Amino acid sequence: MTSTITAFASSPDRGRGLARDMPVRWALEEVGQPYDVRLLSFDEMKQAAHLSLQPFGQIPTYEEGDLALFESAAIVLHVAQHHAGLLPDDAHARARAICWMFSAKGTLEPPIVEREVAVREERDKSWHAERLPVLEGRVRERLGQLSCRLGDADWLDGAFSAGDLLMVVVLRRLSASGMLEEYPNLAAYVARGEARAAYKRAFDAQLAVFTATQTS
Ligand code: GTB
Repeated sequence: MTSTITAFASSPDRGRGLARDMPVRWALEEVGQPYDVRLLSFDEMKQAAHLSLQPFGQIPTYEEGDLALFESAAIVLHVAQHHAGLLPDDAHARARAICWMFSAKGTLEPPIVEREVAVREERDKSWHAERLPVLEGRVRERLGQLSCRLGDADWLDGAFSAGDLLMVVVLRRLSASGMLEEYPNLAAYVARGEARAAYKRAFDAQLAVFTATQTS
């Protein structure tokens, strides 16, 4: 059954794959499932029809028959649990891959997003110059730990999994910061993720939405 996801009609990232429909698109591409996309304006995201699917008025959502889901990581997990290709068959390896999904969203993403918000929205504050190094220190602490664990492996725990998918998506948020390049194995890890055919199809699909707004 073809699922339907929601995405920004006009993404503030100008189609750079940073909005959270990207991991959902990427997961669906990895497992070879077709999907439709319903594009929403900011206004539409706050209206009752969408709030009944996503209580916080955000994208992405996922509809498949009478199932409606929100939260990008939960959607990726659902896709991974129902189609081969994103979680190992072995029960322990599967549980470990899910650990990495939680780690990406719960341990890496919060300091990365906190720094991003400070850069984007707090530049004019008197305390910005003092606060930014603190936030960057927190990011570097997690990057250093992740870099040690990854070592010279291609992926975090054996074959590419939904854990790697979410981790790459989260680390990409640092692209403009230059911080990733301080950890060459993490920069190479992100590049490996971006080089996957499924990633490229997902990226191109979300970029096409932005490109269409520029030509219409
Ligand atoms: N926890 C939810 C999930 O993972 O699904 C969070 C979803 C979320 O943050 N959605 C954002 C949203 O709908 C879009 S992705 N925001 C609108 C609102 O809250 O009103 C976040 C995002 C937005 C823009 C960029 N960017 O421009 O680079 C990157 C990421």
